[in-house]
Amino acid sequence: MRSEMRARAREVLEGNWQDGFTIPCKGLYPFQWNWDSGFIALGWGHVNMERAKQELRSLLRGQWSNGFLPHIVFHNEAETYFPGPEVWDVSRSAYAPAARTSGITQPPVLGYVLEQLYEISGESITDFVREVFPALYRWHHYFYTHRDPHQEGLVYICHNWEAGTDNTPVWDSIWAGLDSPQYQLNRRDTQHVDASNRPSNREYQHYIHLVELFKSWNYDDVQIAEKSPFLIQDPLFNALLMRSNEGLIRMGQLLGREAEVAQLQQWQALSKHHFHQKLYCPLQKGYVYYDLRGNRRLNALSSSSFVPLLAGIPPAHVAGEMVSSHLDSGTFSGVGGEFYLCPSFDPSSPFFDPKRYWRGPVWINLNWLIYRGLLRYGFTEVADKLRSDTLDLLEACGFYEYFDPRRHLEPGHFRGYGGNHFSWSAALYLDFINRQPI
Ligand code: 2M8
Repeated sequence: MRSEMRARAREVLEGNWQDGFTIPCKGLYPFQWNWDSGFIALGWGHVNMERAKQELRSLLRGQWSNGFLPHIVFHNEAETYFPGPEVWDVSRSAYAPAARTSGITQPPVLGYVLEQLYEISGESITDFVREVFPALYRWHHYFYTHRDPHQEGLVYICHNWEAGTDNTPVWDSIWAGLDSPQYQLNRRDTQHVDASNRPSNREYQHYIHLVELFKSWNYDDVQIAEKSPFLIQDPLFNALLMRSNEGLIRMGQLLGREAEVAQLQQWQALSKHHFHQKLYCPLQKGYVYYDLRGNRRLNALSSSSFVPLLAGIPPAHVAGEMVSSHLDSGTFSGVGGEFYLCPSFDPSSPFFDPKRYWRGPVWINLNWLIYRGLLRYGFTEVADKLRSDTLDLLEACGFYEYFDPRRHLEPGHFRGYGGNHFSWSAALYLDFINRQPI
């Protein structure tokens, strides 16, 4: 079974490979996405390291001159996705590159991925690490110098697509306060996937409204920080930034880049100082979101709430209470184990929806990040459970984009949703089976 699945995972990556980079999914996502490429590169790292290198090099071709790394690079033409490059129109920014890109970013997983590729391959990729380190450093430099208005070491995201968790119920209260125009949108996603598994039309109007605002400000970060109605410090995004700082510090030490290492260590210390204090909610026993525009916490738990484990953020006793309250026969697993780990939104909330995208289904990339976080703290039993739930879902359904977390479904109900032959599901399957628990 495992060896057949391994071969199928490889076929998914091969099938989505486009002469230099890998698309997340045919039709649904036909371009190169930022954090997808990080996970995908790791998967390639297990079967073909040259492809892993090309993947990252291609993504970096989209880097802006101020260090910003966009969430999509439109290397190719495709009519099956909205919004395409003409909607983004990033040539309005003085920093935009020759490549066509979007104008927002995504969770910074690449510094961590680079370190993990080094872990898999060792010294044979030192030259590659040397080649890409400066670009990744410049991306982190961009975050700390452009996205941290209070100098807290906590960077903001200005669009829900930057979170990666597009339509999580966490944003509902932000949308409720927004009077976005009723655009007529030419959505393509609902031509590929059942609309009931995707964000609503009203949500899409908010997403596009934000893009239109950023365009009207020529993607100027100062104006975005001053005026964007969406300005959030997100626990997943910031935890990945910190875990990637660690990766870059390690890689920088290896390369003898002392000045960059010292700067990264300084940012890391600042982030460490504020993260737990500002984003941990002792009542809910998990990390939550801070709305910088509304000056308030958004007190909801999602799978992102547990990713700070990956960056070693919670003190051990806090990590313990978080895991026992939610993952180890708690809210997210269900007290009687009703759910596959890990639902993307709090199943005890009235806004939980087990079928709709980031409002409840299990996602393989979040499972992988939480799994590695649990191992970091030595929660091996829960980590094993998370791993076997993940492998069970993939082996029973195939490499879908997301999965219904309810263990007991009506007979005949299929639990794999969204795109099939989805790249990061296949790539991270390879990592799950190739690297045994540490
Ligand atoms: C989803 O987001 C895109 C926009 O970036 C979309 O819905 O059109 C999210 O799941 C995101 O996390 C992911 O990177 C992207 C491509 O897989 O799809």
